[in-house]
Amino acid sequence: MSDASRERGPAGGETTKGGGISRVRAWLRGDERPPGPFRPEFWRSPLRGPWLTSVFGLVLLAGIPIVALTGLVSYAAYDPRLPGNDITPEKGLLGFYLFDWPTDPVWLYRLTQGVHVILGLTLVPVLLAKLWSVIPKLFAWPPARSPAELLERASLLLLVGGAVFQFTTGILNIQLLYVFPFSFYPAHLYGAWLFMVALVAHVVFKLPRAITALRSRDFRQELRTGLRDTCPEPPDRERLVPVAPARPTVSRRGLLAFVGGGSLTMFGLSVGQTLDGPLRGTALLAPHGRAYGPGPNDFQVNKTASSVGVREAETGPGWRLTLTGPRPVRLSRADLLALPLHTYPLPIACVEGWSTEQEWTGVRLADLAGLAGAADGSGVFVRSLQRGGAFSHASLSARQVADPRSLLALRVNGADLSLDHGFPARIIVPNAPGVHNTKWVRELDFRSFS
Ligand SMILES: Nc1nc2c(c(=O)[nH]1)N[C@H]1C(S)=C(S)[C@@H](COP(=O)(O)O)O[C@H]1N2
Ligand SMILES: [Mo]
Repeated sequence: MSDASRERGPAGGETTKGGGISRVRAWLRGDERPPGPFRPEFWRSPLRGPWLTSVFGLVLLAGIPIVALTGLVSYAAYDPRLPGNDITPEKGLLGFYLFDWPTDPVWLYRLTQGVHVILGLTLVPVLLAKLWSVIPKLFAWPPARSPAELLERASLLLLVGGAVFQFTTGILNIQLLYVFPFSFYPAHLYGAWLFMVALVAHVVFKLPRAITALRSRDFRQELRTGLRDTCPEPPDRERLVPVAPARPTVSRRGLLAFVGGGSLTMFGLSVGQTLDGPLRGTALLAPHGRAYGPGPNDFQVNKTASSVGVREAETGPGWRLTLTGPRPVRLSRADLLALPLHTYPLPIACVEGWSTEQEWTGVRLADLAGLAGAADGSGVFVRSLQRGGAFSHASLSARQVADPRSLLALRVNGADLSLDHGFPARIIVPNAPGVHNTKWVRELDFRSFS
């Protein structure tokens, strides 16, 4: 190789004479770039550049922290410190911030989890656009010129890998596609922390450059610029701007509208799952967005009785509720209906993002605790007729048991519970995540958790 070509090697992508091994050696030495995407001329979109990347980055920087925070809130809402609730037993220090989840305001979990899921979905087109805008960097050659650069690229791998992993597992889970070979909850939780660390590092490194890039063009001016006047951004150190740009086929404004339109579509087709009324029918992206037949029990069902093996025979006249405590009691449904009944409008808010408010009637958990002779300050371990599965049991805190609106519900909207909504009796607790509203209850085991 001549000195001239050695000097020009990586930048110019000049080729070495001779083939096979010696060429691969030249690639590995960094004297020459491998062909295809490793050559700067390969990337030709005239829209790529630090300004565009920073615009997408800014939107993500506004949105992702909200998704992350509401996600951590959701973890606290599970109250994994109570027996049987812990979906992440190896959490270690990650549970440092857990607190006693409140029962007020009753709509809080409905709001935070709705925001978590719907904002996450809305950000998907922006995330994809951001990844598209920086894809040439994935093929930078040589991979690293210094240990510092190697570290930076490794952190980017964690950042991009983390983002893709979090969004993918989240979306698969809300679509009820449990295809991963691991449990969703720990993976999504540990993934979140790794991703957040990488994100903070990324923001610290890149914020000054992003601010400079954002100032380099006027956003409103960009929205007034059509295809004819669209030209590449000036060459940048990071090499996002192509060295050999193609002619633009879309303006920046067109691209931003395309991505924004994608986000709006995601939002519009999923937000309905958190609304009661006819707009629920617009939640075409939500598997629980549809109707469940006419009548008072017509609202989303998470798992049907038949899907979890709860048979009608077990829920018939022979069903008894066991209260376990200092004074064990067995009650039939008729016994329960003869106790003081209370009616409250309360939401069911699922971790998957859908939610709905219904009017529940039943016996106060606090009254049942009293019947069983449980001491003040008792929590309860709830067991379902359902055998096995993470949702066949749940612990409710002392605060949840004590709230007068916490019910063992027998009726909904004036009618008996349907089998799929938990007949003969189910838990309804204000502001609890849906998963703790155990259906087909067979035993309430009052205990002190402190
Ligand atoms: N026994 C049992 N209870 C359960 C479940 C379950 O699968 N089994 N799903 C829970 C979840 S995740 C939610 S969101 C609510 C949904 O209640 P619904 O199906 O009546 O709407 O029930 C909860 N109670
Ligand atoms: Mo749920």
